[in-house]
This record gives sequence, C-alpha cells and structure tokens, in this order.
Amino acid sequence: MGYEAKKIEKKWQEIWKNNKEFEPKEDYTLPKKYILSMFPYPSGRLHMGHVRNYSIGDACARFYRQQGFNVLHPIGFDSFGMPAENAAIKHKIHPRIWTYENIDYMLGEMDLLGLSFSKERVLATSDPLYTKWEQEFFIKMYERGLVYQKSAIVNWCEHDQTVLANEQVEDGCCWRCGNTVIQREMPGYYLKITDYADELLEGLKELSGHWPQQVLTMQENWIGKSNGLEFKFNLSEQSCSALKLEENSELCSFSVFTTRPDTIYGVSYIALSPEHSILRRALEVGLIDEATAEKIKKIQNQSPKERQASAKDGAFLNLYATHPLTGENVPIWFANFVLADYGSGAIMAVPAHDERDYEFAKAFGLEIKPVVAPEVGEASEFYGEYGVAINSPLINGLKTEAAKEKIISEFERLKIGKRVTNYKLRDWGISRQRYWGAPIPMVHCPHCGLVPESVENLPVALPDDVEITGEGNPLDKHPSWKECKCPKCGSDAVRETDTMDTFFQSNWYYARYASDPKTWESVALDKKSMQYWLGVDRYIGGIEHAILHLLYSRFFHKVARDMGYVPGNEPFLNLLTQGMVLKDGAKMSKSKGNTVDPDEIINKYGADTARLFILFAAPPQKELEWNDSAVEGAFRFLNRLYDRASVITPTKILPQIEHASLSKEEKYARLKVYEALKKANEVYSETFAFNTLIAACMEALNALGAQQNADVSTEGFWVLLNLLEPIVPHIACELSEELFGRANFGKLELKSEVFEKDSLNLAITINGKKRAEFEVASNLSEDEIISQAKIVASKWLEAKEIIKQIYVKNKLVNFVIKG
Ligand code: ANZ
Ligand code: ZN
Repeated sequence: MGYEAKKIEKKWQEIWKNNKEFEPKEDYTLPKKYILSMFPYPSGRLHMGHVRNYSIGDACARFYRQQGFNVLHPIGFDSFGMPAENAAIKHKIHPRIWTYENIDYMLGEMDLLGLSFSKERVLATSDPLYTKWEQEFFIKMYERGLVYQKSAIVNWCEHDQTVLANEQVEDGCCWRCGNTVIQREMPGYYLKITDYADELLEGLKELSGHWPQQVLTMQENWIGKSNGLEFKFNLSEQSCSALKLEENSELCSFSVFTTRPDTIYGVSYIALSPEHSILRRALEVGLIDEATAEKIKKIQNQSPKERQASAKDGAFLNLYATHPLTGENVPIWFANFVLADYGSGAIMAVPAHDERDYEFAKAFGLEIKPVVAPEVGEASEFYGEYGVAINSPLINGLKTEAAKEKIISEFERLKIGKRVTNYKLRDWGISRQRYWGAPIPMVHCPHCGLVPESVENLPVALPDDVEITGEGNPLDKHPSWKECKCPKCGSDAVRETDTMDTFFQSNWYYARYASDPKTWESVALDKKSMQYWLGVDRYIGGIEHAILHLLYSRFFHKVARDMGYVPGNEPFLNLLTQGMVLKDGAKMSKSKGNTVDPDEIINKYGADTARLFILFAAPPQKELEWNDSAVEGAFRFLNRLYDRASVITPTKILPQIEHASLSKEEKYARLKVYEALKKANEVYSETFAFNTLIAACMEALNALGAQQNADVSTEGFWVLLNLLEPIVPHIACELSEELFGRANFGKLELKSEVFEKDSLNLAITINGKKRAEFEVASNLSEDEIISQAKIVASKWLEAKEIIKQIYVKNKLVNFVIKG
C-alpha cells in the first residue's frame, strides 16, 4: 500500500493528543529548552507565514525533545485589537464571539499541521484572567512611577478612531488600515520606557551574536542615543520687546541641543520647530503675517514622517538671538525639519556642516560659514565630516573631538550650557479609544483625583452589552459601565475608558506561558517556573516586529526583573527572524489576492508535505517563493521514503556494522547518512538552514537505494527517520513504528570510522620545513608510511644523513637531517 498522508497524520495526531506528548515535564532538574514562535492574531485562518513560523519552531522543539531536553513549546493568541471590532461593525457579530470562534478554528488548523504545542498553556490575551494580571502589572508600574498621564500631540487615525504609537505610523499612514494619520492633542497614559533607554541600549551588547545584526541595529537607531551640548540663546532686547515680554521673562531665552558644539562659530541662523513656545508667542502677539501663520498651521498638521519627506520649508520670524560667544545677532526662523519633541525643539543651524541646515540655507539664501576644514585637502561648500576647526577663535586648529570638548567645558565654565545625552526613544503612549482591549484600571475621583483600582477588584472586565458602530469609544458611550466607587474614599467616581495598546499584552506573554498553569489562577508568574524556563532559548518570528514588540518585551522584562518577578536581563536569548512568503515575487497577502491556503495544501498532500516544502524551499531567514512544482517534489520525496521503507525488514535491534568490511557503495551510503546527522547538529545549533539538512537527507536516501546491504539500509533508515521526525513528524513516526516498533536505540552518535578516508594526505617536512605532500593508503603501518615518504622525499634527502624520522599520525612525516 502506498503513502496515505491523511490516514497517517490523523493517527499520529490522536496518539500525541492522548499521550499528552508535548506537555513540558515538571521535573525542573532536567536541562530545558524554551522554544517560542510569535503568537498569531486570531484573524480567522492560518496563512503561509504562520505555517512557516511554526514549522521552524516545531522542528526545533521536536529536535530538542529527541535530545532529551525538557521542552516548553507553547502557543496562544494575541486576541485583543481592532479587526475584531471591524468584524463586529461589518458582520454584526460580537468581538468576543468572533475572536473565540477564530481561535477554535485556528487551533484546529494547528493540530492538522501536527505542531507539537503544549495544550495546557494555550491562552488568549483577551481572557479575563490574563487581563487581571496585566492590570495588576499596570498598577504596580503606576506605583513605581513608570506610568503617567499627559496631554500630548498624538498620531490619530480617523478611520480606526484611535491613537497610534509612532511605531505604528508607516509613511504617514496607519499600520493597520493604511489611512492617513493626523496630529491631534489628546490626553493619554504613558509608560516611562525612557527610564530604561540606556539599559535597553546596553543590553543589545548581550544579544550580539544571538540576534540578527539587522534587528540590533534597528533597535539601536530607534533608541538613538546622542551626546552633545545644550545651551541657551538669549533673544535680542528688541526681539524681547517685540514679543511684549518682560526682560527677565522665561521666554526671553531658549535652549538648543547640538552634537557638534565645535561648529558654534558657524551658526548663521536659528531654527525653531513649528510647535515652539516662542513661535506660539509671536503668533499670539500678532508678530507673524498671515501667509506665514498659514504655513505654520499646515505643517503642524503633518506627522513627523510627512515633514521629513517634504522639501525644507519655513519662514523668518523677524526675531533675533544673541550668539553666546561672538555677541552677533542671529536671525530666528521656523523650519519644518526641526522636531518639536527632540532635544529642545530648536537648533543652532550650521549650514556649512549640517546637511539639513545646508538644504534650508540654500532654499532661503542664508549665509554659509565654513568652520571645519578637512585634515588634508580642501572642503567644498558643504562639509559634513570631522576635521580641524577654522574661523573659530577659541578652538582654531583643534581636531573635531578636542574642539567639541573644549567648547563644552568652556560653556560649562561660563555656566551657559551643559553636557547632555539625548535619546530618540519616546515614552510609550498606550491609550487607545477602543472597546476590544484591556481596560486601563484607573478611576477618576472628584476628591482623590486619579486612583488605581483596588487589586481585589481586578479584572476590570469589559461589558458585553456594547454597541459598536465605529464611532467614538463604546466604553465611553456605555450607559453605566464607567460608573464606579473610588477605591480610596468610596465616593462616586468614573472609570477610565481608554484601553491598552495591544502591544502591552504581547510584551509579557512569553513569561506567562512559562508559568505553571496550575498556578495561573493564583499568581501572574510563579517564581520557580520563571527561574527554570526563562529566558526563551529560541524565539522565532517576523522581522516586522524588530522594533515595537521586541523593544516593549525587553522593557517589560527589565521592569519585571526589578519587581522581582523574573531572572536575567533579557527575555529572548536567541532570535531568528524568518523571511516573508512570496508568490510571484510579491508578499502573499489577502489584499493582493495571491495567497495559498494552508488547509488546501494539507488536504491535497498532507501536513508533512507542507512542512517539508516550507523548510526545504529556502533558509528560514530568507524570503520564500511559493512554488507548486516544489510542493509536488516534496510530496514525491515522502512517497519515495515510504516506498523504500517497505523493503526493510522490521527489527528491534540496531545492526552492528563493521565499517572496514563494507564495499565502496556501502561505505558511501553510510557516509551520506552520517553526513546528514552531522548537518543536523550544525543546523539546530547555528545556521537553521533546514534546507541543507533536508538536502543531505535526500542524498542519503538515494545513496541507501544504490546499495544492497540490509544492515546498512536498516541503520540508515533509523538515522534518517530520526533526522526527519522534527520536520515531517507523522510519516517519520509511522515508519519508525513499522520498522523499529518506535524502539529507542539510544542517542544518535556520529561514527568516526564512517568519516575516515581510504587514503591520507600527508605532508613531508625536513627539519620542520614543509617540502611536499603525498597520498598514502590509510591502512598502512607507520613503517610502511615512512618508507613511502622516503621515496617521495628522496630528492631532498639525497646523500644526507637522517638523524631522526617522525610520523605525526594523519598529518606529516618529518625528517631531521644533518647539514
Ligand atoms: C549643530 C550642528 C552642526 C549639528 C553640524 C549637526 C551637525 P542626533 O545625532 O540625531 O542627535 N537637532 C537638534 N535638535 C533637533 C530637533 N529638535 N530637530 C531636528 N534636528 C535637531 O542629531 C543632533 C543634531 O540634530 C544636533 O546637532 C542638531 O544639529 C540637530 F555640523 O547642531 B546639530
Ligand atoms: Zn476618592
């Protein structure tokens, strides 16, 4: 009978389920591996990207189980978020029902793929129990001063009616719906991720070599640390009075931040961000003409990204500031490229040496004063590199580094500036004006102000009876949900109606999975399990999470560590970012209509074929182009494997093979089998190039077919089935049951005799100096080897007296001669 994928797969899925084979053991003395694939959003069905992600993770998990590790390999669902609400609007179905139906369906698909997930730890982040602990974390963070409320200009998506984090704005558009994002002032809750900026940056060093370099670089740039000088400019007297300000008014001076204090003599104008307080004052007192006011308004409505993408724009404000060293009047402009929330929202512009300042100066005909020259050669009008200070009385002739230092100390001495470190990283705004999320567990009391909900009252659960129309926040519109008592004084109070950004849920799920499910009701994270299972030994997911999710999780981990919940500094010790799945050169996606449904492939060929194709088609880190004929090819290989197995006589004992007595073909077949085993060790510890491992298995199967020795075939199949089990588990289990009764023949070990070559390449050295190489049969004795070496070396030895001859096994023969 031929290969019947469906029957075999069903059988093994039942067996695994009944035996609870994939539950981690409670014995915390065993060596462990925590293998984690990023959890999915329950959109309805798995797509090929999921299949790829889980096939990689599953191969790792099964491999380490084979190796005797206690393996944690959980799955769950990132189940809060907007699509559930959009479905509610479109199909008039409650977000909860939609979400949990999808989860059920997708769990079924995962079973059909034969994924070895733990069943006891499946969680959905919308589960009230998950919300309960999450809200407790939030309150603990609040108590530690890591949460605060502020009103700020935020990215607002009109379509989704919600605030977006900067990270969720892509080219000025909402990452979810693609609508243009507008800027709007809104109150909201913020997490002080910036308190951890330096540690998040430093921690990247610990991850170096274990995370893809690209991800490390993206995080480093996102954190964006820079060192420089902050100092104050004073407005000129005239400008101060033009703004109708008292002489000692705070607004009469303003700060700038520069990373190039050595260019201070090259300042030819000052540029303020469109949101700057001086500019606001100038508007208030009517100092600004209408056209300029219009321009300011227009730019204020653009997101930072849009501004960056536009041509340099701005206007002169009819104001001047005094240069702190030269006393000259410097004109003050506003400019679209100056960010409101970086540094001090104002810059000293040095067009000769800063590219943005240069473009702006060119556009508006402003002065360009060179103050840095290259160490050799001549500078052009714009010179952005380091060099030597010129036209700068205090620092002329100094190299850039020294010149910077000198200016900083001079400013510090004069008490007009100070050395500062700035970060691009902003505090994380987590407020969303949506229903399907975790409510922020805060209460507004008319007497006590903002008060966290009592821990005993958690979770603050979502009401079921809401009307979701897509307009406004359903929690806010609910007739009674927000009415509550103040946890502090008991008066009538009002609940916060904002819910948390879903990234708050995904930042700690890895720790929750690791917690013993028997304790899930009673604690958020049980200590013993945290100590044992964390950190994640192998985290697998898409590169699109390089910044957001991975940074927030790292932040959570450090906070949880400081609260005493988790050990170690980092949540994910090793990261593998998988490439996209493409079809006809484009990313497979519903909107492009170029998807291949995993269910269809499973139906037609079986899960093992789908898994084999996915792991064979490309190394996991690279893009994978869908290819129907390669799917067929994977299916054919499994058929071949199945057919070849039928000629092997089942046995309960592994044959003992005397390698030396084998024929050339037999030796070759064994070599190919053990080469595949060697590859497996490499693949799981370093490269993850499953494609090379599969190719090695294919070669081995071919080589086994080209020889007749039953023992070699039996042993070869034993090794091959073991190697293939993590990749195509159903067929591998089936065949190893048929052939070996699933007997455990012990650990797979590389056999050194298999790799020994029939001939040896040896060097000949004379008085330690290499003279030649030669080949001898490997079964010769030492004396025979030396006498052969003598013949090869005769032209150097000639009539010389040999004092000593030394054979260094498998390496060389050295002759020590006189003269
Ligand atoms: C003068 C100067 C001369 C600058 C020069 C650079 C080169 P990073 O490395 O990103 O920290 N800057 C400061 N605040 C800014 C803001 N709010 N919006 C836009 N640009 C701002 O860059 C720091 C540099 O970016 C600062 O150093 C400042 O320009 C500008 F040859 O000052 B520099
Ligand atoms: Zn109160």
